[in-house]
Amino acid sequence: MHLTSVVAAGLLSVSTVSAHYCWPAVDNTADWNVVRRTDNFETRNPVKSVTEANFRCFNAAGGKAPNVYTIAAGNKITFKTDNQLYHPGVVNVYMAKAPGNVVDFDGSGNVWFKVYQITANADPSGTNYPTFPAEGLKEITFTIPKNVPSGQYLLRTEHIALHDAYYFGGAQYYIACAQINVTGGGSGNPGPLVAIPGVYTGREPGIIFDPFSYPKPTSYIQPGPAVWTG
Ligand SMILES: *[C@@H]1O[C@H](CO)[C@@H](O)[C@H](O)[C@H]1NC(C)=O
Ligand SMILES: [Cu+2]
Repeated sequence: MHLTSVVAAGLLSVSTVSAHYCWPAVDNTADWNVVRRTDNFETRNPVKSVTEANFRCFNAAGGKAPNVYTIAAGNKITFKTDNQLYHPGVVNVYMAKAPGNVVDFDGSGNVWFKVYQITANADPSGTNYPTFPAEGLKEITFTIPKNVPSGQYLLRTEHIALHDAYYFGGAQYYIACAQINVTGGGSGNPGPLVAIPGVYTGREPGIIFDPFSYPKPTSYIQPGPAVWTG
């Protein structure tokens, strides 16, 4: 009986979460080896509030990852989902330098700078609906800025799903943080620096946004600071 109910519960969870996604790995690492295991690793449900503690790394219960991934500045890194970015939305990736070992770093304070984004493209004439280049991606690939100082960082990815974002609190956030060790870096001064949570109020025009409105949206403003390119 016990075994049967476990199996049934497993089947149920698989069928109800198939559309959603976590970000468990970078490059060829094993799942949750260098990425802090997110609290939604079983449900794959999103964070819905930009002010809750889980908006930072979505791992209030999950804690630290066992390992740190070493990568050279100027190299490309791939952050992988376990499914695909199923919903229409946009991506932001932030980094924060740990004062010591990243495993012990909680990412608090004005320490985060943006290193990558995938925005939405609205048609200024209002003829066509916006397009979402991130939609359907299984992974994202971007460059660790060449001039970022060497050292240990949290690398935080965020997919903002906008399919139900026409009201305050409607956007969904799919978040994870990897522990990385940047080598061969430079003497850049990354910024602007923001706190997470704190970077968004949830009332930004790129967060309360209706992709399916009529008249159609004619612009899209990416939330958060400008990308620091080094
Ligand atoms: C970071 O990389 C340097 C250079 O390879 C290495 O000496 C150091 O042990 C690495 N640190 C971690 C935490 O992986
Ligand atoms: Cu959904």
